[in-house]
Amino acid sequence: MQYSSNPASTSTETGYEAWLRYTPADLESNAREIQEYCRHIALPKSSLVLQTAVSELSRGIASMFKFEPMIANTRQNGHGLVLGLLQSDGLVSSLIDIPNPESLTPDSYVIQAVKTEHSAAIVLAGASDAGCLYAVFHFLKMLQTGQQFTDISVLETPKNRLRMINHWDNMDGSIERGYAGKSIFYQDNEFTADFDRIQDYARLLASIGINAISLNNVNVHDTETRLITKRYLPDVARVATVFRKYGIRIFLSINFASPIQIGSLTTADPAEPEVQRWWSTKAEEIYGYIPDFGGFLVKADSEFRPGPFTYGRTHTDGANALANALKPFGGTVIWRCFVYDCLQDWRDRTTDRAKAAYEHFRPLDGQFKDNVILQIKNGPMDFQVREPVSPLLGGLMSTNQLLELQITQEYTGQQKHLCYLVPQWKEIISFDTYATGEGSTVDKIASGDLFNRPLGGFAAVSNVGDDSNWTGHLLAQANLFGYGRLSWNPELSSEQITDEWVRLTFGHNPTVVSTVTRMLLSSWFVYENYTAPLGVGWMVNPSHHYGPNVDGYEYSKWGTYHFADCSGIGVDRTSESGTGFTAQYFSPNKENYNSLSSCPDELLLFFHHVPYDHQLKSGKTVIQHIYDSHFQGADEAQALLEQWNSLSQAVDYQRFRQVQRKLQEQAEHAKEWRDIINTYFYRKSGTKDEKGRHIY
Ligand code: GCV
Repeated sequence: MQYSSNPASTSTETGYEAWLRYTPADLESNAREIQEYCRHIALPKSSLVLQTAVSELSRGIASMFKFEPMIANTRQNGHGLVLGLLQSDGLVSSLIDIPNPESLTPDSYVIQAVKTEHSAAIVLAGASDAGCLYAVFHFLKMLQTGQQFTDISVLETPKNRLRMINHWDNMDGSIERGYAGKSIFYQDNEFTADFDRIQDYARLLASIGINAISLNNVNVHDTETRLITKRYLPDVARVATVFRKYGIRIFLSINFASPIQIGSLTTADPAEPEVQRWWSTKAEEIYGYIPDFGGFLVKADSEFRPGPFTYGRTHTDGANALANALKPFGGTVIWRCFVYDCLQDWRDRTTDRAKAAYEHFRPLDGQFKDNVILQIKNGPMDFQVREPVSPLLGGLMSTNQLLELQITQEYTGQQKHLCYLVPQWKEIISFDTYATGEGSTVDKIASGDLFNRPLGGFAAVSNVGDDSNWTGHLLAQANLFGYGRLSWNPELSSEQITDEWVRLTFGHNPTVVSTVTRMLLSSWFVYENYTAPLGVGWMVNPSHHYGPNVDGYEYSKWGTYHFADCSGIGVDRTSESGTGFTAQYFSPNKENYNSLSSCPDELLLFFHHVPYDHQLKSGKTVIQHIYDSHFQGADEAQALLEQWNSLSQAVDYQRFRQVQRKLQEQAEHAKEWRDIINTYFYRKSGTKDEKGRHIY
C-alpha cells in the first residue's frame, strides 16, 4: 500500500472528525473488493435509528470510495449490503440463521457474508434498531482498519447494558473539571444553538457503543435545577431528539432539594407524601416532553449537596422515593456513592475517607428498588493516578451497580499531559474482588452478571468540550474511544483498543502506528513516575488540582493526607494500627493489603506508613524510589516529545503541531514535578540521592 509522502504539508485536519475520518487513504488494498458490495444497500424496514444507520453507512462509503451507494428497500442481484433487524425482518431472516437467539440482547448485532451462486451479500443486522447502527459503525471500522471481509461472521453482544457518559457541564458554559474548552450544550444559561455539533458528538458516542448520557453537572446549581421545569424542558427535549437518532437516552442530574427550590414546598423530605407526589407529578411532566427519558443522576449528601440526611433519612429513602416516581415511565435513578465527610480535621486519625462509601452503602445492600443503580467510583478516594479498587465493588451483592470512571483528566494531567487511561481501567475492571471466590472481577460485578442483577454497566465523566478537536489534547480522544470500547467489551485488551484507535485516527503507516501505540501505552506509567509516588496520591495544588504541591491538601479538611514527616510517609490503613480500611476487602486482598510484606509496591503508601528507608520489593528504599522514579518520569516525558517529533513528516501538520505543543508543555512541567517532589522529600528525610543527581 502507498502512503502519501508527506501528509504534513497538505492536510488541514483539526481532529474534529476524531476516529470517524473515513479517508480514502486509510483503505487497505483488500477494501477494493468490498466496494462492489457498497454500491447497493437494501433497507427493508425503516425507523428513526435505521435511517441514521443507513445515512451513516452512505456517508462513510461516499467519503472512502467517492461514490454514493444506491439505497432500496429490496435486494438487488449481484453484490450488496443488507441492513435490518435480526428475527423480525423477513429479508434478514431469509439470509442468516442465528444459532442461539436467546443469547441476544437488544444491542446485539451480526455482520455476516452470505454467498450464493448468483449473488453475494453482507448482512448488517441488529437485535434492535440500535444494534443495526452498531453493526454499521463496526463495518465502517473494518473498512477503515483494512480487515478482511471474506467469509466474515461477527456476532457482538455488549457485556454491559448501560454504557453511559456523564457530563459535568454547567449552563453558564463552564465545565467542572473540563479541559477542552466550554460546554458543547450550554452558553450563557441557555442551550446552545449549535445542534449540529451535538449531533456530531452523538455520532462519535454511538460509534463506540455509548447508549446513555447525562447532560449536566452532578453538582446541580440554581439554573440547572430548573432543567426539569417548563422553562428548559422543551430544549432538553430537542437535545433528546438528537441523541435518540443515535440510540442514546438522556438523563439529567437533579437537585435533591428541588421540591423546595422549584416547587412551593417547605421540605424535600423523601418520606413526606407531598414530596413524593411532587416528584411523581414532575416525572409525568418530564415524560410528557421526553417519552424515553432515562432518569435522574443524583449526588446527594456529598460535598455540600442536599440529600436525605437533612431529614434524618437514609440514601435508600432518598433513592427509592425518586425511583417510585420514575417507575411508571420506565425511568431509572442513578445514585452516586461518592459520599464522605469533607469537613475532616487532619489530626483525626480515625475517620478515613477511603472507608466512607463502603460504610455508607454496604449496610443498605438489598434495600434499593429495582430501578435504582448505585454509581461507584473506581477508587475509594477520588480518581487519583493510582488507587486500589473500591471495596464497595464486591461489597454490594443485592444492588444494581455502575462502575464510575473519569475520562476527563482531573488528576492525570488535565489534557495538557498525555495520560492514556485504558491500561489503568483494564487493571480496575480485571481486579479480582473474591466476592464470591476466585474470578469475581469488577467487570462482572458492574455488568450485573456476578450477582445476577437486572441493571448495570459503566459510567464515566466526559473529557469533551468545544475545542476544535473535542478533547484539547488530540491524543486524549483515545481515552474517550477506549472508554466506549471497554464499556462495550471489558475483555478487549489495551493493545487491541489502542491499535484500533491509532489506525482510525492516523492511518496505517507502520512507524506512526508503532510510535503512537508505544507512547499511549507507556503514558500512564510515565505520569505516575513523575507525580505522587507509590499510591499515596493528592500532591496537587488545591482546588484546580493541576501541578505539584506536596502539602497542598495536607492540612485541609478534605481527608486527603499523606502524613509525610521527617521519619516516614503513607497512610496506615491496616486493621491493627491504622484505620482498618483493609478489612473492607475480601480475603485474600484483605490480608495482602494489610501486610507490609505482601502489599504491592505501587500501593504501599496508600495502605502503610513506612520509614523512608523501608525496602520495597523492587529492592530500593522508598526514598530512593521517589528520586529514581521522578528523574526517570521527567526523562520519559521528554522522550514522549522526541518520539512524537520523529513523526513530523508522517502526521499531517495541524494535528502534529497540536500534539507537539502539548508534549512540550508536559516535558517542561514534568521537570517541575520532579524537582518539587524530590526537593521536598530530600529536605524531609535528609537522605541523599545515592546516584548523586542534582536536587534543588
Ligand atoms: C463534580 C471531586 C471533584 C469534583 C467533583 C466530585 C464528584 O471532588 O474534584 O469536581 O464534583 O469529585 O465526583 O462529585
